[in-house]
Order: sequence, then C-alpha cells, then structure tokens
Amino acid sequence: MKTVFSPRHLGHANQLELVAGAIVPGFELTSRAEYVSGRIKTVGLGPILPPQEHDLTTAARIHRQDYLDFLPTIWDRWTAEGRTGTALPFTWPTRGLRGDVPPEFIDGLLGYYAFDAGCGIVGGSWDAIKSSHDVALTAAGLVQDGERAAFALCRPPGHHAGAGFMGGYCYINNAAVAAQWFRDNGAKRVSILDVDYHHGNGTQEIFYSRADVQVINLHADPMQEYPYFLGHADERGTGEGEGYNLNYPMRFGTDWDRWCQALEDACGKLVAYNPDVVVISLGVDTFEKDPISKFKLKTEDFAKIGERIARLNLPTLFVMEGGYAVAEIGVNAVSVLTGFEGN
Ligand code: SP5
Ligand code: ZN
Repeated sequence: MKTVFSPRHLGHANQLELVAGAIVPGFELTSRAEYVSGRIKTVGLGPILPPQEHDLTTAARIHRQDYLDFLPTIWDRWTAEGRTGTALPFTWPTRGLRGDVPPEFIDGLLGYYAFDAGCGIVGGSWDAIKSSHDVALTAAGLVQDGERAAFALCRPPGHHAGAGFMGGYCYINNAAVAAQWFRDNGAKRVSILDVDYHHGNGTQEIFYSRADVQVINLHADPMQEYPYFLGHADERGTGEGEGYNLNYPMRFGTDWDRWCQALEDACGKLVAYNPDVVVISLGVDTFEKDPISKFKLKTEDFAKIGERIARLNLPTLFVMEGGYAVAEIGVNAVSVLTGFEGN
C-alpha cells in the first residue's frame, strides 16, 4: 500500500491544552506522525510519497469560504497584536449568543470559528494544515487511479472540523474533503467509516442532509466523552440525508468483543448502501493504553479491523485521525493497514 505523507506537518508544534484545570503540553504531538511513518518503513508497507499541491476548491464545497479564508490569517492577526506562543480562543457563541456575526478582533474570531480550545495555531500551523489536506487529496487520487487502497498519513487530523469551525485538534476535515473529491470525480456514493475513539462530529455535520455520502461513526458515548454534544444513536440524518448517518456510541470500558459487534453491524449497513469507494477515518485512540481514552482495544485487534474492512472488497482510502499513545500509535495504525493487506 502506498502512503502519502509530508514533513510539513512538523511546523504544527508546541500545542497547549486545558486538562483538568491546568494548561499542559498538548497530546497531539508531532512525534505521532513520525512514529507512524517510521513503522511503515520498518514493516515495508510500501512507498511513502510526498503530496501534490491542491487548491482549496474541493474544500470550499464542504467548508464555509469565510472559514477557509480566516484559517491562513490567524497567525498574522495574532502576532500583529504583539503576541507570541500559541493562538487560542476563550469565548464561544453558545446558546443565547449570536453565531451569525463574526467579530473583528482576533480573540472574537478565534472563538467564532472554533467549538473548543483544542486547536492552537503557531507560525507553522497553516502550512501543516494545508499539507495535511494535500496529503488526503493526493492519496484519494491514487485510489481513483486504480489502487485498491492508499494511506493518507494526515497530521493535523480532521474529523472534528465542521463546515465553519475547528476543534479537537482538527482544522480542515481531510476525510470529508476526500469524500467530496471522490463524488466530484465520478463516485456516485461514498461511505465514510469513522473508527476513531471520538465521535466525528465535523464529518457528521458536513454531510448530515446529504444522501450521497453515508457517514458511520463508532465512538465513545457522548454522554460520557468528548465531544459531548453530538454523536447520539438517534442522530440519523435529516431531509434527503435521513437514514444516511449512523452512530454507534459505546460506553467507557468497551473491549474488542463489544466494539467488533458494532463494526460488524456497521459493515452490513455500509454494504447495503453499495458505495463506490470507502473512506476510513482511522483513529487508533481506541487502544487500551491511550492516555485520553477509555476503550480497551489491544494491539492485535487493530489488524482485525483492517481484515474486516478488506472484506468489504471496495476501493479504500485510509485517512489518519487520532491516537495518542505515541510509542504504540505506529504499530497500531500500521497493523490496520497490514491486516487489510492480509499480511
Ligand atoms: C482527532 C482526535 O482524536 N481528537 C481528540 C480531541 C480530544 N479533545 C479532548 C481531550 C480531553 C483530554 N482529557 C485528558 C484526560 C487525561 N487523563
Ligand atoms: Zn479521537
């Protein structure tokens, strides 16, 4: 399997995070992607290719143009106020406040275009975000050109980013852009299967009223876990999209036996939809030793995920999302891919 990967992700560094009342170094580390690329070389999964530049026209079909215009300007607006460090929001337009008027000042804009404080911006962030987007579209092109599967080693991840907001370490929704690109290049139906521990709220929001992209999420119950405010089982799509969004929320402590039942049911729904291509939002934060998660999947389970996805017998694009047990993320993510290939 071919991987697409860019060293430009390294510019998105030094993230901060509010955890249990303290500002601490973020979990979404540069080393995550380095461990995965290192493991790909160790097992000889296949060539690692650089991305080709893509403009943002496909992204603009699923993201708001004003949001895409804002992202590259954040760091300059921040430093124009004499600031250094990491740009982060602290005020959000929740219920009872206006969500339809972007303010002028940078602190207001950051809150307007985010749903949490999980998305810092430093000097190299935009270039990394853009490279991650390019990685997803380049890997999608490999599948379009006839590869059975390809791996987009995206960093930063994407599945929490909605049409007009960042959050959860995500800025551009790489998997959603890839799905839209497949639709614009001949695929009639696309399925997105999100196996990250967290609900892919951004992907759900983007496609919620559409029947041409099926979105299936396996994740921790939002009654217990981030992102808390989306991902319930009764969210099934709206209008033309009714029935094309499927959520499998699972409780803390979920192990392989329980998790793979959900995967099996999801695969049945996916096959019934009869898509032309599948996009896997590949998070490995379901791992038992993940520092921010509470599922119990073991290293050997990740190959089984890949094996099951391979039995769908569909062109498949894997897009990297979460996974924070940095020392094991390479082995676990690449196990999905080698499992897929039947190694
Ligand atoms: C792409 C992805 O996986 N994003 C995840 C964003 C999670 N943000 C909330 C993190 C909450 C961390 N809680 C720390 C508990 C430490 N014991
Ligand atoms: Zn996650």
